[in-house]
Amino acid sequence: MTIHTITTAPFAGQRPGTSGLRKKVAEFQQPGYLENFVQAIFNTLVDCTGQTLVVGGDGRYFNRQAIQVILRMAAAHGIGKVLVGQGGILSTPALSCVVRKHGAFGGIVLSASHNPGGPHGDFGIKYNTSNGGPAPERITEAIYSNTLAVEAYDISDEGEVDLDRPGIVRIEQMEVEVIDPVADYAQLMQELFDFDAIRTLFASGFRMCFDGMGAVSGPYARTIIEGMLGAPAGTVINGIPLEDFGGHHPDPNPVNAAELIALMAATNAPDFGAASDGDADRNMIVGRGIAVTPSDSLAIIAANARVAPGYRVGIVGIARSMPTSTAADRVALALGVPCYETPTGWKYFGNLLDAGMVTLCGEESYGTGSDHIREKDGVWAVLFWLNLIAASGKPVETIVRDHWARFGRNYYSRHDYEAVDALAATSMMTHLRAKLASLAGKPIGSYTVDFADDFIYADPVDRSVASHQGVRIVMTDGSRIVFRLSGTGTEGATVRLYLERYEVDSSNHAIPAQEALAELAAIADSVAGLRVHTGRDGPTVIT
Ligand code: G16
Repeated sequence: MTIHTITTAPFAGQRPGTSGLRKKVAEFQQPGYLENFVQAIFNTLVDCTGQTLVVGGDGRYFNRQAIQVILRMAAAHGIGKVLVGQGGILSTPALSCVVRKHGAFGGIVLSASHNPGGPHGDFGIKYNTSNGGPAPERITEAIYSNTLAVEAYDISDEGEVDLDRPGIVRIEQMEVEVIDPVADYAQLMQELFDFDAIRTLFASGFRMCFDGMGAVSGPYARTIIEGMLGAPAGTVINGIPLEDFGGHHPDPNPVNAAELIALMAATNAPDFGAASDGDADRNMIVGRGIAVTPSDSLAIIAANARVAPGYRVGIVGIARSMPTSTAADRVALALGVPCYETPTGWKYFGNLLDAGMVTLCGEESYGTGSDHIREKDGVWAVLFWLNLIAASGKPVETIVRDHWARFGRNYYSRHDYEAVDALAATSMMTHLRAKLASLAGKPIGSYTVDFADDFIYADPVDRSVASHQGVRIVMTDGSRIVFRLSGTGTEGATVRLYLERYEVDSSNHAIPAQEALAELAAIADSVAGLRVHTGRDGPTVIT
């Protein structure tokens, strides 16, 4: 029962990326690696003595060990109380919900999200502030600076907390409460959506398949969808969180959730399909024979927000990340509300949400959410779609086609070039940036470039500026080519190419997306020298 100060030395490369520090498990297992980063968090937080923190993760390999270290370090730093999810489990949206509901000082999320888990997979850690959202860049940068200067960390030598037993125990003076990871979140969902209407839908024989991908959404989906909403047992598949996600790559897109896509294309397909990722903040919506793009999902939710009790009064604004398609902008225009364009990373939505300037946010990377919490929320999006289906009496396919008929279709696709040599990727971006000024006004194939730039975001709330947030080549008809490097990968660099083409004529709405975008993809390759720089014949993953 002593607090020890352990001498340490900085590790290189502990700069948080798009969403926290993500590295291979083996890197985190090095003595002092996790401790250094946690010490850097505590060194950054001013005046956290006596405060409440929330801690939990997606249950991946190393989750439990990391929580024990964090608890003993929190006690050594004078934290008053820690709320920790039973079994070490808290989905990222549930952690955000718990931080807000209990007025906590902040939270520590243990997840590498959609990255694979297991001893050879990835692990991650990020700090969330008292609004329940990811720490903004000025805090993540301060944490990073502290990792470079750390010389010692403080830790209690008390024994392990039994994470499986609900209730309150103490480490030193600090209270640790092991809480039900689902209860607060489920209650919030009940306030936002018309559970009676969804219950009636399931009672009428409506069939759904929710793929938890062996990750953390399982307990939430089972409690809410099978339990509270009465969907038949077995509606949730891969619903038990496993340390290696059962070998799944828990990234809900048509490639990784191929089993669900095949099921939804079969003759006896359920009415509705959905999947969520490692930490349950992402979602994929699938109808019979159609996977809804995340960009379309955001636009459709925005256009129909009023069907859900939590959004009956309408929305005040929408925010989308820059690479996300402009489908939501068209809805915002029709509703007479603003649509903000932010850099990639949910943290950039925080100020807009806190200031009450937007109600809905979304990203092309399968993230959708609202002002109910400060993280994107996979199960929330699925419940919104269930509410919409129940209220409209229409299947997903019809909802999507009706939306395109009204607003036009934004054909959209992302091409990922994964694990590319980091220097080659950076050099490609440098060459591309150098060319941008010469592109405006230039005809290329059947397009003409309107403007080309490197996206800069000036936050309208705190005036902070984020530059180098991705290269945009925007055509005169609104079609777009966007390039950026991923900030979440752990191997080399991942080049992301985003393609978008707008088609207003509904007789042209049934073209396969890759076909509709083929010319833009070819232009992207020729302008950026993608294949030459990456040495690849084509993308690793197309979504
Ligand atoms: C994180 C961020 C998202 C971002 C995504 C992809 O998601 O929270 O805002 O869109 O990464 O980022 P990148 O393109 O840099 O890889 P998650 O679900 O991994 O936490």
